[in-house]
Amino acid sequence: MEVWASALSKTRTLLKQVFSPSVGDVDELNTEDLEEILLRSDVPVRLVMEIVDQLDSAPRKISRKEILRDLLLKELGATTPFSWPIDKTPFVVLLLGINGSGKTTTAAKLAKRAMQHGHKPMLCGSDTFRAAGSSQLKLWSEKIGCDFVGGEMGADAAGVVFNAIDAAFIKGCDPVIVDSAGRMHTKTPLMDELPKMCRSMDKRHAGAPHEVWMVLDASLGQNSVIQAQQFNTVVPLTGIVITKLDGSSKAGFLFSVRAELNVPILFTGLGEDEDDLVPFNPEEFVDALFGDSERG
Ligand SMILES: Nc1nc2c(ncn2[C@@H]2O[C@H](COP(=O)(O)OP(=O)(O)OP(=O)(O)O)[C@@H](O)[C@H]2O)c(=O)[nH]1
Ligand SMILES: [Mg+2]
Repeated sequence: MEVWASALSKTRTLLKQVFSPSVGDVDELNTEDLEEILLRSDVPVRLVMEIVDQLDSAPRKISRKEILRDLLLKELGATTPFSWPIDKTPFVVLLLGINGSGKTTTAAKLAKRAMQHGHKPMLCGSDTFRAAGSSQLKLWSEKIGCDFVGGEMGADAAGVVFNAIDAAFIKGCDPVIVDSAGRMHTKTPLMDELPKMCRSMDKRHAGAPHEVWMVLDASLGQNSVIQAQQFNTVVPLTGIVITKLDGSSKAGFLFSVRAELNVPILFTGLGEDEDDLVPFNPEEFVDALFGDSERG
């Protein structure tokens, strides 16, 4: 897929230093270089060691590239493509993450995708920390043409999400996509607000939020996994969205997400526009890393 190929160009440039076009040829592979490059693109150390071991012990006639591809795919695990359930009316997704990770943009992109699949989404702007927090999402809702409920600066975020679900019931909106304020995983009072928001949603609509997705900035690499672990202890995560994969040379950290969080990667952001969000596809991702995506 073309989008993956260009988005992963930075990480791929690293890998291409190891894999020449005739990659199957064992003599072309320098395991030490590969090890260094995988580590530089933030592939977890444990996995790099496993790869090096397997490559060293594999029969010489087996393509090194295929061994590597299989190991990387195995690490990502099977992914079930996400589709909007229609039996929760409304289905509620809470997006969270640290400052600037891409939550607001992702909320808009998700709403656009939901509309393309025939749904009537509502965007909820619960970022009441900053004056622009909620209005930024309101502008997006006007651009893509969907309903919006937000809160003034300083308003109680738990109250805003309650109101949004309330409005979704009245207007027949489904899903409700809740954008939240950016918060550092180390700031206790702000982190405490998240379970409060969840309780408020559940009060208005038992079972909500149905999904809690952490939005991770790919350019932060391995650090973002540590952040996600912290968020996960405060509100259990059900999915991950990786943003800014288009500008990152650290795409290798995706291999840690599954192993260390055991939460599926559902979508990836490959640009700043509302259409730049694609479902995560492990095969396309791995092939794009090698520059093979043209073939499929
Ligand atoms: N290149 C690229 N830029 C992105 C992507 N997603 C978001 N951005 C940009 O990242 C910046 C921050 O995005 P926001 O959506 O405002 O991030 P946020 O998490 O809501 O930020 P706070 O509310 O301040 O915590 C903006 O300039 C976005 O255009 C992406 O997938 N690719
Ligand atoms: Mg925001």
